[in-house]
Amino acid sequence: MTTHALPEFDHGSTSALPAFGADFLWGTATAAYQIEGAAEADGRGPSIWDTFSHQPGRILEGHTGDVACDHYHRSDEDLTLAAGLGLDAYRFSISWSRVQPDGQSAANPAGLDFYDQLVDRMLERNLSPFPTLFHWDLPQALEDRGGWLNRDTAYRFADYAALVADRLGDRVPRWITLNEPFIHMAFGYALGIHAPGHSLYFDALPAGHHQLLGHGLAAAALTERGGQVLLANNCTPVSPASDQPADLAAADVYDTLHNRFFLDPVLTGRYPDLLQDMLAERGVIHDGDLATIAAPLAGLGINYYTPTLVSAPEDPHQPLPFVQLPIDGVPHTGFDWPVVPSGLRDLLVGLRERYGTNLPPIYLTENGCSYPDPVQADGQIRDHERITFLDGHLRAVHEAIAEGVDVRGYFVWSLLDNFEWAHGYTQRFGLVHVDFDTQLRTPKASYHWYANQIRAQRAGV
Ligand code: IFM
Repeated sequence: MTTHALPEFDHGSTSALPAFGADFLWGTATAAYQIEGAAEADGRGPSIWDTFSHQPGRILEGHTGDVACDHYHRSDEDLTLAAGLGLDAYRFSISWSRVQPDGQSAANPAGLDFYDQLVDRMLERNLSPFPTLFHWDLPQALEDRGGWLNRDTAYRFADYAALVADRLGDRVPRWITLNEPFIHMAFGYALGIHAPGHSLYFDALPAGHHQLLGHGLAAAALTERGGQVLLANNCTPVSPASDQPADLAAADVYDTLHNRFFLDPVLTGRYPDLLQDMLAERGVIHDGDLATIAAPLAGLGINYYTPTLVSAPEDPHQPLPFVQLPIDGVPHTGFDWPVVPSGLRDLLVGLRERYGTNLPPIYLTENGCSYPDPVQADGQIRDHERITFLDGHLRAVHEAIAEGVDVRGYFVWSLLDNFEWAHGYTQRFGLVHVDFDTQLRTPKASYHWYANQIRAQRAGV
């Protein structure tokens, strides 16, 4: 096994963070298809990402998640790296088709055993397991029956949630049902950028409603089994490009789709009017659905990366009624995403203003950035831009807390460099560098910075 010495690093110009308090959870996050590999091991069935990534032209450089970080065979080393950060919690996801190869029949015992042992390995290292049940890797067999466009998938998801909770629930306190249902609907069903690769534009909306229904049904199954339930949404503060009515309207539509679609029904039991009308037109809302979706949450997961600037389209005939504009005058990540830590403060304070007492405690379930992160001649990776990014965003979280928002935890995306969906292995988000030829793990400077910050927080409380 590789050992990881902790050399002295220049951590850039950041100073100690303000105190977040003894109960604040420090974590990192990963997802099954992005790290596990072992795509055909021990009875795992294919997921939509196995199918999609093998279709020519879908993924940059033809990459697939067949091997990824080979975490399936290296989980001991990876969890030791997580523990070396001094984390309280480790967010990971469960591959549905490893547990139920066809998404609906009896469990695959080897699949459940893997996660059972993974949870034990976390507990041995004092890491609280924070699983996500669905991080976009739908069993292909369910996609063959319509995927999330088919209402039945919501019921299959609740059965799968119950099955996993029956096995792991004695050791898992909190469950995240879905990861970023907006991104899954928009990229997977509306725009064809992600699996399953449909380009349905507004006809993708049922995939949003059915995911929410699956969340609500799974929440009931998990609660019955004594679990606490969260949902992890990708959220962005949205600004109009000008005060012109057309830009204001475009920004409002974008905010409704990206943020309110997956928050309003969960927190208030109602869809925004625009969505209620579009979903009703498509006949997808059944009696009782909204009550199921509005099941009480123990916490809301927020994944934040960047704000969004929106204008009305110049061509009114284009399929989408908004255009996303570049944000200039700020640094950009390797993905060319604008780095705007104050957007996180604005988002959190804005959520509290919008949802008031309906807003449950918030966990930042993802925040992070990709950079090229070259390995230098001395073998080290001095990712000072990532340190600056994390430092700035943690200070923004602290500002929001000081303004009264109840934020209970922060998870860096990601522990490891991994398979970044349509961009394959070209975007590195990890605190730990992965050489995808040799599988060598090397902690970056940001890993040591994060470990030091967590240590300092503990020493100060
Ligand atoms: O890698 C993804 C993750 O799977 C979901 N949230 C955004 C990350 C970076 O794109």
